[in-house]
Amino acid sequence: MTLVSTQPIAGQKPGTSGLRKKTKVFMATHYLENFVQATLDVVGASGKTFVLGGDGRYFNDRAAQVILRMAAANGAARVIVGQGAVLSTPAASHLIRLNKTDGGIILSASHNPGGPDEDFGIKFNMPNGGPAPESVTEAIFQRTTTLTEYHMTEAQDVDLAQIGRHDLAGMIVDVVDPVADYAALMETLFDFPAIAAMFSAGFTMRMDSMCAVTGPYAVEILENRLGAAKGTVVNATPLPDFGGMHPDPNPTWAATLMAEMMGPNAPDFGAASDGDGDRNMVVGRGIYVSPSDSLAVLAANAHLAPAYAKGLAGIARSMPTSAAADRVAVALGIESYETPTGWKFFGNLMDAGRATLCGEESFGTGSDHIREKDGLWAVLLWLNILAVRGESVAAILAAHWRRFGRNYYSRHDFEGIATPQADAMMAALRARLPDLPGTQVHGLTIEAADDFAYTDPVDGSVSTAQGVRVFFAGGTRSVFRLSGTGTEGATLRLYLERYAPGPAGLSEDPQMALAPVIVAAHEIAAIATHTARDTPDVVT
Ligand code: VG1
Ligand code: CO
Repeated sequence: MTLVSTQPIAGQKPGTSGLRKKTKVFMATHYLENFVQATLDVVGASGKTFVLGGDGRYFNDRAAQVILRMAAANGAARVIVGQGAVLSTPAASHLIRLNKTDGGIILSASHNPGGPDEDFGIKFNMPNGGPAPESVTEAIFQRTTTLTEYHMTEAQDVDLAQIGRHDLAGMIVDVVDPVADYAALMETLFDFPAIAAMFSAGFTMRMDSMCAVTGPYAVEILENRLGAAKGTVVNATPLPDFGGMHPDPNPTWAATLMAEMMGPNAPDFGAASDGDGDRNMVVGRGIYVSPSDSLAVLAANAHLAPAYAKGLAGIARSMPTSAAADRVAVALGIESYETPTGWKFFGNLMDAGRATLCGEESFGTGSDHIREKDGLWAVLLWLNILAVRGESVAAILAAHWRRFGRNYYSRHDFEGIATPQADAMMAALRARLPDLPGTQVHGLTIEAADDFAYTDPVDGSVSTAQGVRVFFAGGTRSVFRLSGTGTEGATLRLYLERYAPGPAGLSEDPQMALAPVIVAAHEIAAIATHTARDTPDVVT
């Protein structure tokens, strides 16, 4: 074992979901090593067992070998690694829990593109399987600012291609099948025979794995175990650069899937997942399901799946996610929770048994079966509901809106803004907050405005400055926040919502339905003045 001298490297501050930087930054001398040592210093490594895996993007394999050598040098007892150093984020979360380990290290920049000129990322998950809370990520960041050395074992690479047990300088390395335990878990949650019967009766599906990590999982579960036609899963081979695609399952980046689902020969059901497999997009024949609606529909119908037959303890959603799920919670007579953006805020609620289903507007849905959002889980819950109800996605959505009303919803992203300009815009907006209530903007009356702060109901921790909310009369809302996952400049996320109680006006185009609040939001934040931008790069 050697002790390597290093110096603190500025900017190793985890964002919404771990540390994400350009791959070349991670590949620079000491960069990865410093962050891993800071993490191991904070969580402690001696005698511990960790899970390790990533989404298979460029540098995943080499980073995994470095982390194994460092874990051994820091005295870890055992590391469970996915074969080829690959694990989807949900599968990693499950392995952490299943094996009662001391946590895990996940290598991913999730929905960000991969490759030598794109993005890489790393995060630590706790023994509950969930992303480290802010108290831990902040401690890791503080440690990176004082670090002067790290521990490294001198050894050859471990053969991660072979399933089985290896020894690395006294540390056990267990290379496991990345799919098997996850697929087994899914079988315990859902009515596989009912879904298989639906497929054998002619139900058709397209699953776009976007050349990212879910390919092998989706082929095994959908095609091999549930009997979906061979070829149901496309872009099923994970590639280090995701085939040049942007593995972000939304209508913009999964355009091929969208075109097929809106076309004349559309299958009954379509879905896509992201780089690390925790996100999902769901599409019916001829109809897109917004993630906020998806959460609400899943919550209203979850009892149709075996795992949730006894009902839900509560529903949690991130603040920018639409209030559609809240209406379901009221109808079910259960609690609903509104948390800051990022899955780490759901962990305490699930651990405490207060929330069963959680969701984010950013194509993330999940439940307390693990402590990450779970793309294939959401797809399987939809399939289970479709199999039991025997109706189309469009019919299920229409019935949902008739019962609960419709929360028209959209997110507009403005990418690559110079950070000082984005910061100035948010500062100016925050300064206006006290004056906004009572004012009229383009015919809309502002009822309230604030900067979202959250007090965790379980441990009392407080998170402030989580995004500006502007509430208009009648359930209309706009939210402004800056992304915490990007690696270049700033991304402004503008979230827009309008409630239509029905029965009239439930089938408008969302952008049309939201047009007044879009105009008002641009004016309130003076987006064009600060950023010289008036049209978004991505609309979801
Ligand atoms: C985005 C999403 C957020 C999500 C996060 C991680 O964060 O908005 O809802 O939890 O990505 O998702 P931000 O800070 O860029 O808005 V994943 O699938 O990239 O781990
Ligand atoms: Co992801």
